[in-house]
Amino acid sequence: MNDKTLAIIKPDAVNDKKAGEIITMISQAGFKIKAMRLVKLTKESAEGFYEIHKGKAFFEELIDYMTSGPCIPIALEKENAVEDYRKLIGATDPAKAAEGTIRKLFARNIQFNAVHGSDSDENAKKEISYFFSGKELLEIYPG
Ligand code: IDP
Ligand code: MG
Repeated sequence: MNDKTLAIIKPDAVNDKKAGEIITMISQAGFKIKAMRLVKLTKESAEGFYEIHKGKAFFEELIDYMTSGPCIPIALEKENAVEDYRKLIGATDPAKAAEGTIRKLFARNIQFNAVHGSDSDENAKKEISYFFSGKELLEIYPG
C-alpha cells in the first residue's frame, strides 16, 4: 500500500522531445513503471483531472496547456512513491526547484513545468484510476 504515484509527462515536455530523458531519470531513481500511455486530453478530461484547481486564476490556461498536445501518464511504484517522486521533480516553479530535479532541467516556468506528480497517496489512487482501468488497474492495485 501507499507505494504508487501518478506521473504525467506534460505536453510541453513531449513536444520538446524530452519524454525519453525524463523516463530515464524516473527509472534510474528507482521507480518501476507499472503502466504508461500516450493521450491527448479533451477539455472535459483535463477539467476533471484538475477539478481541485477550478476557480483559480490559472485554471483556464492550465486546461489550454494540458490539452495543447499529447501527454504521457505513467503509474509508478516505489516505496514512499509520492514523496520521493515530488522530490525528483522539484518545486512547481522551476525557478525554485532544486538543482538536478526534472523541473529544474526541463520546465520553462511555473505553468509549462514539464511534469505532474500526485500530492498524496489518496490522490495518487484517484489519479491513476483516472487514466488506467480494468485489467491494467488491477495489475497496479492487486486485490
Ligand atoms: P504541482 O503540479 O506542483 O502539484 P499545483 O499547484 O497542483 O502544482 O498546480 C497544478 C499545475 O498548474 C502546475 O503544475 C502548473 O502547470 C500550473 N500552475 C500552478 N500554479 C500556476 C501559476 O501560478 N500560474 C500558471 N500556472 C500554474
Ligand atoms: Mg498538484
